[in-house]
Amino acid sequence: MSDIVDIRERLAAVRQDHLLRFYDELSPDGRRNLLAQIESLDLRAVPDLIERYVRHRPREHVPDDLSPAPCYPRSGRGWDRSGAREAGESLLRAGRVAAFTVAGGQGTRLGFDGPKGVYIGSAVSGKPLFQCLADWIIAAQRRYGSRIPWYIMTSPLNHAATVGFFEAHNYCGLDQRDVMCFQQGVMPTFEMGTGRILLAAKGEVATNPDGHGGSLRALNASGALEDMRSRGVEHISYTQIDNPLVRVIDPVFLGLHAAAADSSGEMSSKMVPKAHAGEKVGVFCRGEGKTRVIEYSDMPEELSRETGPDGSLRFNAGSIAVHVIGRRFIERLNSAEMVVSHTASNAPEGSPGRFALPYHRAEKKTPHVDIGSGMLVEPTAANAVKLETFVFDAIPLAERSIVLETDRCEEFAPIKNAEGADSPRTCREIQTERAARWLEVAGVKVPRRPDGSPDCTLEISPLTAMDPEDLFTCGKLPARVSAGDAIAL
Ligand code: UD2
Repeated sequence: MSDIVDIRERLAAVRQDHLLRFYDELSPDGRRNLLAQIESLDLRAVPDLIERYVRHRPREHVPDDLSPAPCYPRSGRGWDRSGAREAGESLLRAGRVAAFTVAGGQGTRLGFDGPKGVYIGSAVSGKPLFQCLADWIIAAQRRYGSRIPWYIMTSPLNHAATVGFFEAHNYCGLDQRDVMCFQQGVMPTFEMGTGRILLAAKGEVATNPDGHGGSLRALNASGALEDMRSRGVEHISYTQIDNPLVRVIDPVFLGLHAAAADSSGEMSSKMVPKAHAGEKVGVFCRGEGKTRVIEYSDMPEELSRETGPDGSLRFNAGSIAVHVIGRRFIERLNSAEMVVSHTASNAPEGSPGRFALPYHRAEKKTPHVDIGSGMLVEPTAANAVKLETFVFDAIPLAERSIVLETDRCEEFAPIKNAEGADSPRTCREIQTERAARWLEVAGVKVPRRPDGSPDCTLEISPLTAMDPEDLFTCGKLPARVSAGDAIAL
């Protein structure tokens, strides 16, 4: 480790030497920890970040020639669904697929203090979100007779609690050797007016997780990519932790990603038609010759509202944050060649693994130690700038990227807010509707209210059925469902 004089000089060179303001008051351990934390920061990048993202509110780059991205329609018209399924199934049988879940965020909007994966996700049986996703992996392993390793990205905010959960819950029924939790990186948190990095405590720099875009670097840095390589994994099924209905493993999507002529097998995505113009999901577009996602907050409002001749939204392809990513693509992003050719936008040349995902700025209330008084300040308004990268900003770095349309009710019921849209209640309703449709396909009558919604609560585990057809042979079909029933299959 460099000595205090050296670190002080380097901090002074980037006008951040206030981080050592309370150094002399710290215990030997406290001093060591603070210096180690400062050394882990990419100090050379700091002045540029402050200039571009903290002192100014940069306008997000939105190409001028934006048009809706072409999508593979859910109907299957114009493409070979069964061919895609076969291609995906053979990858699965050969053990070429890993599952990957980003779970580094906090459940702040949900008002839940802990890893979101521990929050109840299933509609009736009360399974945590981690278990809901694990059940898909277990079901797919059984169906395809292969091992599907599961990589879970945490952040310093929830890593220990996440690992503790898996240890206490027998790895959700998976082989411990197939579950790997690793931490994403962090960014320093900046004071809004001054660009000074905040101190969370006298001996601790304030930091924030570097966004799910950080996963592309963390997969490499953590050794997860190396582990995949040694297992022969070629494609990574990427999902978020907040969606218990997600098809963690989807052979059709995997096959399309790997084998479609217009896919380079690097990064593919799923979309659902947007529920309404203002829905808070990114939108798949084409611009500057590339497929890309424009986040809802950056999409020009007039484009969000634009409709076609039939009245439907023109920019209709909402991102549900489900991707398949080629392992080699992530290796390429982390390679020296990519680092050099893409550093210009946001990192000094030579910083390891900093390919050019743009930073996005969020203004947050961040408690911190006042440099003058040494007192802890609890701000009442946003006082800090957090910088994050988004994984979907890697899509334009792929040579050719495809988008597959899917049915919202089949695979998108995120839990984000305590109430209202994307809440535990809406999630339960969507799970129930999907299960009701599947049961009706299997010939079971489901009571419905006058508005058509099921008058019951239902849940179908992937261990019982991964597709509606599986219900015929599951041996668990109820003879009937009555109003008010709560049934978990
Ligand atoms: C995300 C997408 C949005 C849409 C929606 C679908 C972004 C910016 N927007 O919105 O376009 O697709 O999902 O549900 O992603 N996470 C980490 N580390 C971080 C930050 C987040 O692992 O540093 C994880 C988090 O645990 C969660 C996922 O990323 O699993 C999504 O994060 P979010 O809740 O901040 O994204 P949201 O809901 O704004």
